[in-house]
Amino acid sequence: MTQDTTAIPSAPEAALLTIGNGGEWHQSAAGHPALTTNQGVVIADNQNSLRSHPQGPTLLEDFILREKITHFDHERIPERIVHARGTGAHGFFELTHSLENYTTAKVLTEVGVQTPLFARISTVAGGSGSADTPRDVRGFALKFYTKEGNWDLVGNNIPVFFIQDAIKFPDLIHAVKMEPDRGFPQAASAHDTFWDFISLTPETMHMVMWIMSDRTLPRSLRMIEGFGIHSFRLLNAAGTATFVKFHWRPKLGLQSTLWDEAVKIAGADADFHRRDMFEAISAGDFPEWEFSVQLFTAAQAEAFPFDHLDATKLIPEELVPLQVIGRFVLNRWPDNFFAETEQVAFCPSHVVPGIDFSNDPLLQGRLFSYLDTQLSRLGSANFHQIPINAPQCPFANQQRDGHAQMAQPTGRVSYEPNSLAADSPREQTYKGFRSVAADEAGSKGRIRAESFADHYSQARQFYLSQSAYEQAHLASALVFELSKLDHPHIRSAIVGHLRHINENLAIRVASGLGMEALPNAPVTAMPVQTLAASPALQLIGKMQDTLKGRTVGILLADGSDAAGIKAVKEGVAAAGAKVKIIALTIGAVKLSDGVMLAVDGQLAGTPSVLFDAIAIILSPAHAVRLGKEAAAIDFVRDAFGHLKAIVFDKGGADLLKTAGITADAGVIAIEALALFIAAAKTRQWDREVNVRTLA
Ligand code: HDE
Repeated sequence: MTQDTTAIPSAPEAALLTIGNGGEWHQSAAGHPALTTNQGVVIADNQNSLRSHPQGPTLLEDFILREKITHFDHERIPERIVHARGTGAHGFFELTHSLENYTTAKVLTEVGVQTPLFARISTVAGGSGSADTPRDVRGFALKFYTKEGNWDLVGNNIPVFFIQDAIKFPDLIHAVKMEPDRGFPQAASAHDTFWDFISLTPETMHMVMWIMSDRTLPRSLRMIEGFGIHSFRLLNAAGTATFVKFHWRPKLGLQSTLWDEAVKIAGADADFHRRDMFEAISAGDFPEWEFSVQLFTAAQAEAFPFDHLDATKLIPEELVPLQVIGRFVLNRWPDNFFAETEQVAFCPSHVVPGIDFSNDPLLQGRLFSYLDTQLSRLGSANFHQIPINAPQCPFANQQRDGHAQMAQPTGRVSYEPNSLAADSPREQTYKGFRSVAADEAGSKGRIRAESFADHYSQARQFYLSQSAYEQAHLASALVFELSKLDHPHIRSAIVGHLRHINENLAIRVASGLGMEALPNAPVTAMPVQTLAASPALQLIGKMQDTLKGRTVGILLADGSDAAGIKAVKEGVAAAGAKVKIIALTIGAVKLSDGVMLAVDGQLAGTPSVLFDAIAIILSPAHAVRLGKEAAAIDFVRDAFGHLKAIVFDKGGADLLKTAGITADAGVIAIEALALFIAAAKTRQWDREVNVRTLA
């Protein structure tokens, strides 16, 4: 029997399939639209299949059952070979400074115009169901639906890449993905095949410094930078080309977690980043990035002490400053994850008139790869017709047919030139896409440019630009990763490379790995340079003095001091952060003034890794009670170990004592609440030497 008793859900719960050629909707008595097959036939019973009799077999004739199951069987499409795990959101890009001297692209010349945009942020190595917080690069892909066609800027949160030539990409990815004979590890680089490849590919060394830094452990997707990595070209009306690199920086500043924290978050909330983005956008707290360019001429590039066409190199801001030209905001969560976030297809080859490529051999390979991958992933050359991929400007040509063709062109003409259809699309010589008229000459060959040969100088520059805390984290990350290897010769080879980057780093890692002597460093093609430090490469230096986008967890119980809780809530809210109430059980707690306060999270399921700072407000009796709960002890110990600010009242102090926590500058009595708010805006870096051995 079908049931018709529930109320009609309102959007967004309503799930109407609106494809169809019009006509009258079949309505049920209660006003629901009727459930139909894909052929529009109304279904009378969606609970039972067609059977020959109550104890008999199911009949092959049941076309309703077969259609439903067949469709279900084909619901999954191949996941992306890389960047399978992603979070997407809609928004807009707004230009604040015109680049009309450099480009004809309207998206970069029309100040104040808002261009619709879709962003997808992803991890690289893990499958689509993997956790959000492994140590990994974050992909940061932007699709600008410009008036002149779609422009895809398919970047990462790190400004350099592992390899110099596209031909090495399948090897890199095979090395980092789970090992083929055993099917693990998932979403992790800490295994032999990855480090084996790295040890034999010195061009990866600069990127290795970045991935071992805290950049690969973001606190939130709202707190990461983005980079187009490669040099592109802008082309102006006079035909003059200028090289450009694209950068985008989060308004909330950069922030990362600690490794131990990231590991525990993966267990507490595998969707930590996706949920954070969903909650922020749903609350109208729209993430925003400042959009910048580095512009330089071919003559300037000649003078750089590196080759800008080598994607393992960056152009320090001190050499070519960033010019802020706009901003983008993510302000709308997709209606449907599959239709949008999964089916969105980014291709670096999607550029618009006024933007062109450079000869970076990694970029050149990408220009082929992405279109090719969409054909197997989305199954048809018509993937551009899927709404999330379709340009939001008119598009017309004589391409026809193919799998999943949604368009129904009319008329007898499907070729160009023609004399039969006056209204058919024609090329626009003066308006259309033009390539930079670059002179290309030389000998053909499988060539790695000599100017790509320095693999260590910028790696050294990165390491020396970091604060002491960041250098320690980087060394510890290397120790952790290399400690997971079965093969000692790979460990030795990596430490050998580190000696070219920084001898002290190599010594720290070698001693963390229990090596008795430093291995030899490999021969380098050229002397390693000590370049000037670039503070812009730091992460801690880019944290902002704000609590916006952060969350403070208050651990409390029945009888907790109402005035103290009110003070913390108000102080934290005034600083821009959210508050979550944590107690032993979900429901509500009765505060000291008799008022019931709703609880957001149950202690055992809401560890402190989910917060940026914590408050412990307890009656003395409940401090004793919670002192016997492992989850409460872990709550405060982890917050302390993860260098978070802690504010406490008298009962809170008792719990801290039971947990064995000794006060420091970041453990603050509630009477000094303002100090807590200030401390919560950063991590208590000085505490770290007291809580863990760093390499
Ligand atoms: Fe990708 N990359 N990549 N990549 N990449 C893909 O395309 C590839 C590279 C990046 O959210 C794939 O649609 C090659 C650099 C992002 O949908 C695939 C090479 C950078 C995303 C592919 C690179 C990236 C991808 C898999 C070396 C930073 C996710 C699915 C020549 C600038 C986009 C897909 C999304 C996805 C190939 C190197 C970023 C297989 C061959 C460098 C953000 O086509």
